[in-house]
Amino acid sequence: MRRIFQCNLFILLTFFFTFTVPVQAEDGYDLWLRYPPVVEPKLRKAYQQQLGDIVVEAASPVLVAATSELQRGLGGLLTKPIAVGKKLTNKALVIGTPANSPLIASLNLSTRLAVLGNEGYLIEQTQINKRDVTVIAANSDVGVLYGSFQLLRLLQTQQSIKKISYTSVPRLQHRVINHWDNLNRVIERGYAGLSLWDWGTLPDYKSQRYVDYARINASLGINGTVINNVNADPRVLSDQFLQKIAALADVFRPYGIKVYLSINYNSPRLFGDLETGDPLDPRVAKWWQERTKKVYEYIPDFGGYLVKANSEGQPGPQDYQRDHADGANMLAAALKPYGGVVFWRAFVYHPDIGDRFRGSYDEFKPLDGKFADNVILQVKNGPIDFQPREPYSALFSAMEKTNMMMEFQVTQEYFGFATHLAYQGPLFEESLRTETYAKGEGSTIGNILEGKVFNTQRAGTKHTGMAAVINPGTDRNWTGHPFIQSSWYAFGRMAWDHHMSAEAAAEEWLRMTFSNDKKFIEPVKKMMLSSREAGVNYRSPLGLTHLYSQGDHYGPAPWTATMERADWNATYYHRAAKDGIGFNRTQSGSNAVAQYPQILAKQYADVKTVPEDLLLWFHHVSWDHKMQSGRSLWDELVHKYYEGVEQVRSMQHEWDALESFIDAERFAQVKALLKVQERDAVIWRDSCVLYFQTFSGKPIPTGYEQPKHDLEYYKTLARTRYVPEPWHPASSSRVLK
Ligand code: BDP
Repeated sequence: MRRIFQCNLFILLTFFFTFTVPVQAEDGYDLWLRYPPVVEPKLRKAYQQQLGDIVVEAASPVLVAATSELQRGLGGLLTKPIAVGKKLTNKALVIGTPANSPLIASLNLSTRLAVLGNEGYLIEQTQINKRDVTVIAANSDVGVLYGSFQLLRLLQTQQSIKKISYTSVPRLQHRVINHWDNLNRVIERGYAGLSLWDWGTLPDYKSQRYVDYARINASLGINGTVINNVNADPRVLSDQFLQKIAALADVFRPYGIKVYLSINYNSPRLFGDLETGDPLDPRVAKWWQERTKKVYEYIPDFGGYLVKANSEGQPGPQDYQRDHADGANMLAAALKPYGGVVFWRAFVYHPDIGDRFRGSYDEFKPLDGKFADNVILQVKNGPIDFQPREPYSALFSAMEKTNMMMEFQVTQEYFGFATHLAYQGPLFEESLRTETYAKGEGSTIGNILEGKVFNTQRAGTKHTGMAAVINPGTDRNWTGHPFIQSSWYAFGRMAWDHHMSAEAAAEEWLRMTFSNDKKFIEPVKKMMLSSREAGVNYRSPLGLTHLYSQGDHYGPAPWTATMERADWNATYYHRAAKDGIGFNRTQSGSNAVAQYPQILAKQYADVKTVPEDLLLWFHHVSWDHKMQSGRSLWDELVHKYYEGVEQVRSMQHEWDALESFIDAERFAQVKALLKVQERDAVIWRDSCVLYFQTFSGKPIPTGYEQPKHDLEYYKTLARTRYVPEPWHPASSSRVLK
């Protein structure tokens, strides 16, 4: 009996594991670098036949990194061991530059490589000495590394590489991620655990996580990382920390990633060396020269400084009656001998400005042309602050003689933290493709960033770039919500090529992160592409903005009205009253529209031509205002809030149907988080609709589910709500001061 039972149990278990557990357990750690076997048998065979051993004739650290990634990736994808050697073999994958590979040099690629610059690459199937080979060639080792990741990506996404002839060049120079990590390892607006940088064990212990972090970024072509918070702790420039940071830089270097540091403008004072930080005081300039020299002694290829000055309480040149250009240029001079740059942030809004929207433009526009050529102005995509939808920051179309770079946010500070699904690709795409008309048609933000629109930038010194604030931490899957990985991915790919669509980035990410099965990809891609708009709809549709509880940026509190600074109040932004809602930024209001090029200024200023999704950014309109749908503004607003909730519910339904396609762990996590998101979306909707109703005096149209609670309930909830944010503002710099 027992034997029969055991036998049956065995059959049962075999059946169970073969048929009901189709995919391995996954924890998200490998992100899009998982390299599982290519499932499609024909394709796998074709790849196996085309790609043999790796031939690499030099051994620089970057080439070693490229080779080991190829070995790991091809080994996994093709399920065969991949040998590495120097001698040409049949079907070899030959990698290198003409300078370090005689085999590549023999192909006479110089004309074709000439246009690829320092970081571009070429992947080609060809012949060397009558042998069939595939080559990854570039002008530099880092180009070869990027080409290696691209070849792997083609295989991971199941593209044909037969007769491949593929080249790629990044459109932007500085492709940088910004960490908001404090030295106490708490990450400002982080939501995915503690900072990755374990200062206690550095420089002696270099965790494998640092290497994997570098691999992840290099796979996207990211070439710089600012490792600490813009609200910077001055100790980051101390010898103690520089030693530790140098160890990180050593790990990142083979992956083409430079380290940058956020600095505190008052460092000379906070170090106790001087009693001033005045940029025009020669002692201050000397202090920075000497500190910068020290930095380069530790990190010879150091990238430069990121500076948040005279913004939200941070010190800056204005404390000494100097302007931003004086402040930035002094640092730029200290970095210049080493080829370093200053990323100077434009995120400023003085308390005395009438309209916060205008703040940054009004301060920086008069300084156009005054910045040193190694200063790059880093501007958030919108004029306020990473809101779910903003019009573009008018600085992009106004600063003709200044190097400019974009600052996006992958961290979901205003999108439900690491709890909500909110793929940021559509926001990046919308922003990069915005037509500004600065120099006629084609003056998109992407083209401006690429340096194609203003040719007044001084020749030969043009810097271009894109940055994103990013939240990876010690959470096993790096980002908290698994789908925040997709925004990291999209950012990197779009920083390389701003023409890439959000859809294409989503598809690549899904294929590499989950599955190549169309039946999985199509519905999830749809979810992802609608998720940002859902977030706009249930929080702040039609151009509303900043309705959050002050400080937490998570839940709604549109009634906030008693904060000491006007622009800390939600009422400042929405201006709801009996007569209507919205902020008048036309000539009869703050006239912020005038900051845009004429065509747009006109379009935005006219209530009939302003895009409806920006309406309340620019106009105060009556509750009865007729919308394109034929509904009144009030009805449309209600409609949008309800639509947002329904969009989350459809994401839930879509996801529930996909259980069989992926591993149980990631499936269950996303399912649970979508449930929380639905709960939060309802709270957002009901809080806002009930509150705005106190002004409109109109009913929620029939057919919509009625809020389960009254407004008082939601107000109490906002006061007592648990906010899933480990961040608190006690950065050490504040303690030091
Ligand atoms: C805001 C954040 C704040 C940052 C600031 C910035 O709430 O924590 O310090 O931006 O970008 O969005 O400097």
